[in-house]
Amino acid sequence: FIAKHDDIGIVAAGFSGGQRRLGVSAAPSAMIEAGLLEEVHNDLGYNIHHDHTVHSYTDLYPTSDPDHRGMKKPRAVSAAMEKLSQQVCVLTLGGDHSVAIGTLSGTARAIRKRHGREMAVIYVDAHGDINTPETSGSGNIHGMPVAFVSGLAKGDSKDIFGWIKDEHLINVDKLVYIGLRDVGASEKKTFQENEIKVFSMHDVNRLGIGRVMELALAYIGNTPIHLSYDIDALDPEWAPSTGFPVPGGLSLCEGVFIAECIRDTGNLIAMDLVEVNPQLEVRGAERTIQSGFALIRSALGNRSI
Ligand code: 4U7
Ligand code: MN
Ligand code: MN
Ligand code: MN
Repeated sequence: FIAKHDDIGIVAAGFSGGQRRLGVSAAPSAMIEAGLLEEVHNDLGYNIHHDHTVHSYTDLYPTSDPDHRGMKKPRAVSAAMEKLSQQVCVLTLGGDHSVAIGTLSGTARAIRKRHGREMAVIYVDAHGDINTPETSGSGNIHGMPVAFVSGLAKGDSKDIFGWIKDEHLINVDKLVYIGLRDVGASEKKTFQENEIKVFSMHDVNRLGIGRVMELALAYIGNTPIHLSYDIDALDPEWAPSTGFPVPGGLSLCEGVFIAECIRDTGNLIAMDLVEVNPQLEVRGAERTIQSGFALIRSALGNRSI
C-alpha cells in the first residue's frame, strides 16, 4: 500500500485515442516539466521508478481501425490498454480516461495474484464513464472504461478487448463514484440495476464532503483501493483545461479532501490522474496542472498539519 512504501512506480500514459482531442497526450510531460517527479521524490520522499518515457502507444495502432459497434479506434485503444495493463503501476498520469481500462484491469489482476483479494475502486469524475459501445452516443471509449473493466461491456475479438479476462475485472459491489453531474439515461439505469454506490454533486451538496467520505469509506471497508481521478470532477474554475468540462463541480478544497481521506485509510494502492489537457488553455493550463499536483500530493503525501 502506497503510504507504507518508499518506492513508487510512475507511468506516463500520454494516450489520447479514447476521445478526439489531441492535447490530452501532452499532460504527463507538462506535469513532469512543472516538477512533479522532484516533488514526489524530494518533498514526499519516494524512490521513483520511472522509465523516463511518455508512452503514447501509437506504435501499437493498427494500420486500419474502422469503427466497431460504434466505438472509435477500438483496436488502437484495446492494444494500448492491453499493454498498459501489463505495466501495472502505482501512479499513472493520463492521457484520457480510456487508460483506466489498462490501469484498473492491471491492478485488479495484480491484487488478486499477490493478495488473493478483490480491490475497491473510487472513481472521481463528473461523468459516469460506464457507457457500453451500444449505449454510447459518442463512441468515444473514454466514456466506457468502467463498463469494460467491470464486465458490463464485453470485448469480442482478441484485438477488441477480448484480452480482458475474469482476473482483470473489478467488482461493482466495491465501486464508489464521487462528483457525478453529467450522466446519461442508460448510465443511470446501469447504476440502478447494479446497485452501484454513487455520490453525485447533489449528494456532496446535500451531505457535505465530510459525510460523503465517511459513507464512501465505510461502504468499502478495509480493502485495497484504486483511485481513478478524472480532473473534470473538479469545477471548471479549478480545472478549465480538460476536454469535457461540466459546471457545478468539486472545489479544489473538496477534491483535495477526497484524496486525503483515501490516503488516511492506508489502503491506497494505485492512482490515475486523467483528462488534463494542457493544450486547452482556457485560462492557462497552469491552473489545471497545479490542481492535478494538489490531488497527487494529497493522495501520496503525509498530513501537513
Ligand atoms: B470522461 C459522454 F456523452 N458520457 O460517453 C460520452 F457525455 O473520461 C462523456 O469522463 C464521456 O472525460 C466523458 O461520450 C469521458 C458524453
Ligand atoms: Mn472520466
Ligand atoms: Mn469526466
Ligand atoms: Mn473529461
